[in-house]
Formats: sequence, structure tokens, C-alpha cells
Amino acid sequence: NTRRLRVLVDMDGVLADFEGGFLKKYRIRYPDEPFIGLEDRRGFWVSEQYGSLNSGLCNKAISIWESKNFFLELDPLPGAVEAMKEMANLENTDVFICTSPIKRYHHCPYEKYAWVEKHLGQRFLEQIVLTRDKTVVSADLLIDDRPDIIGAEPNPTWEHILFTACHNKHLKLAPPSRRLPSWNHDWKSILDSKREQ
Ligand code: UMP
Repeated sequence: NTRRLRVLVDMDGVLADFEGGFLKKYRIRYPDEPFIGLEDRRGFWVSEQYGSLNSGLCNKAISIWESKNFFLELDPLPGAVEAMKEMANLENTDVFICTSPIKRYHHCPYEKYAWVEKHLGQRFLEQIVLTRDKTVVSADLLIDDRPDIIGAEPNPTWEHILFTACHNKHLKLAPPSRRLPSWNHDWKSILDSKREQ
């Protein structure tokens, strides 16, 4: 009589190293421009913080993730691939990758699928949810590094677990909000806390 647990896992900043991949390619393409070290990142939007350095840098930042192979070539974050495979093999557990593609769609949606196939295997292609609005997707948990997840549904079914990233690590969460500091921390206990409720 156990109900299955449904977990949504975000991709950029949780499974794939968007921030590291961005900074590396930005510095190669714009070696004479200023940049923001990962320890100085604040706020979810990379483009906004670069734009605050000087206005031309907003579009230069955007040009990086709009380029072919940006999303495909992101490295997995430490422990992410192992955790996803383990989570998918847990009893009574359904895992979905829930990710928002950029609106310039020429490369990003294709490359997200290709990344999942490359790092997680073909069977994970069944588990992908591409949406710009995660509030309309129902689940018990959403593991995501974006602090403010809002949309058309004012009362999402999921509990948001904030995955720690360079841009959000200084935020003080209001209780009862919870974090997952990395995939090397005890994510299974967070799942277990939502079972049989
Ligand atoms: N993104 C931007 N601008 C930024 C930072 C990220 O458009 O400054 C994109 C990259 C991802 C998406 O495609 O936003 C974030 O999606 P989620 O991690 O919320 O799924």
C-alpha cells in the first residue's frame, strides 16, 4: 500500500555544472573582459550580475549559453550521476529531470537530451520534463538551485529542496525550508522524510 515517491531533479546547477562551464567558455571567448569568480557570484541570473559590471557584458554572457555545444559539454557535478542512478533504482521511487530550456531553442533542448543520454543513459530519456514553469509539475520533491521558483500554480505539490550552488550559498533560508549541500550529503534521508505521509 506504499505510495510511490516522485522526485524532480533540476539539471543546470544540480546535475550539470552550468556556472563552471559558463565561466570557462566566457574567459576563453572574452579574455580581455572582466569576469566574476565563482566565489563572488550572487543571484541566480548570471547575465544580471555580468550586466551590473558593465552593460555590454549582459549580452556577452548570454552569447555563451546560446552557443552550440554549451549545454552538451557541461561537466556533471560531483556525485550527480551516481546519485541519479542510485535514486532511480530505489524501491517505490520515480525520478524525473525537470529543467527549463532557454528561449533561444536552436541548440539547448536537443543538447539537454543528448547530455542525459551521454551521462545517465538512454533509459533516462523517459524521465525528462522540459518546462519553463515547474509549479505545474506535480511531485513530492523538487531539488533545485534556484531560490525563487514560482509560476502559474500558487501552491505547487512539491517541497523545494534548495541545492547549494555558488550563487545561493550565502542565502539564509527561512524555516522550514531545507537545503541539499551537495550530492555527497544525505539526499536519501530527505527522500525518506517524504515517504508514507
Ligand atoms: N539561464 C539564463 N540566464 C542566466 C542563467 C541561466 O537564461 O543568467 C538559463 C540557463 C537554464 C535556465 O537553461 O536559465 C535555468 O533553468 P533551471 O535551472 O531553472 O531549470
